[in-house]
Amino acid sequence: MKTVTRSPEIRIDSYLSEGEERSLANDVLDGLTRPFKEIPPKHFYDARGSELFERICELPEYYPTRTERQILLANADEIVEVTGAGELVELGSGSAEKARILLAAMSRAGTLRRYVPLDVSESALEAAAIELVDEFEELSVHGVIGDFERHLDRIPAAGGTARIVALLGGTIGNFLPGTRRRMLREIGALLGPEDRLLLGTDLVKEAAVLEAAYDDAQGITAEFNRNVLHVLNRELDADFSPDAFEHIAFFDRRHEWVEMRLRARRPCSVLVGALGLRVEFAAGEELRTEISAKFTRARLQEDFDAADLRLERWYTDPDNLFALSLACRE
Ligand code: SAH
Ligand code: AVI
Repeated sequence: MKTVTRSPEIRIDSYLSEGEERSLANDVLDGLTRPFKEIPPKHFYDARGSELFERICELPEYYPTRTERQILLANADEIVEVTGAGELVELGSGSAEKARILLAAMSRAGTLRRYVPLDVSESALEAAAIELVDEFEELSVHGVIGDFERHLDRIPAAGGTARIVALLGGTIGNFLPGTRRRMLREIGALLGPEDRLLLGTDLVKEAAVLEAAYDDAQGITAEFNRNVLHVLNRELDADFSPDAFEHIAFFDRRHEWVEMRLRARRPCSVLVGALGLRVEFAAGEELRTEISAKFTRARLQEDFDAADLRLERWYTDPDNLFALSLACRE
């Protein structure tokens, strides 16, 4: 672990070093040698991937970000009042745009103490920490650069106040169902009796709306999708030609998730130098890069039951596009 203290108010612990390169190597070795090729979505988010994601959030077709922001703006004061929280732990914090809304509500309520963001993206986390301590003078930030699938136990103990553990943006939907329930259970284990989980989930809706959100007219999502190939080229000395892969996004109604894939436009033979691995793609062969599950309240309730979490409050927008759940440990 490496600790970087930038100012008296900011401490950042990093758990990603050589271990992270190994994790990418393992995921690639595992994912590219399967009969149906797959790479986990966490590898999108180098500095360029995080920037592309920020641009996705501003796209007219990508409704989840602005909708969740509206739900938060409308309900943050109530959420802080019912939880009495003074600390926000955010998993996959990104630019912390939504955290800012909750922190502002804590500041208005006079409870604000600490923000604990956890993200694999060092650039996004550091920038957010610096901006936030500038904005809220009573705030300290204890950031964790890490992987929420491996480093939840590195989150600092609660600082003597109730806390909200937030997983926003629909990120829970990026896990396959079994892993999703395991993650919810592990997050539940972080909660003390006074603490609450705040979970953002995108909701099931017409396929056309969902597919447009993941295949925008400007092609930013396509670039985000192909960014994983740039990451592999740089980090693992691979020789993918990203333009040889077409961006695919479709709603799988049976599984109720959007899938993003990269489809080889022609036969491709790729060398992943760092692994000494040659990977063949037939023309039209696809590599799955992300699933993004869409929820109904009933299905989310089942996931909460399986993870021993109790849904206390459900907040949504007038068009039922997106939902925020407040839950506690059973
Ligand atoms: N919460 C923000 C960002 C969502 S994007 C929002 O709602 O807009 C998903 C974020 O999770 C990115 O910042 C990405 O870097 C981070 N992330 C993805 N996989 C991760 C993992 N395994 N561990 C930690 N952070 C991860
Ligand atoms: C971070 N996550 C919730 C986004 C999503 O919608 O599943 C990632 C994303 N992929 C394409 N566009 C946005």
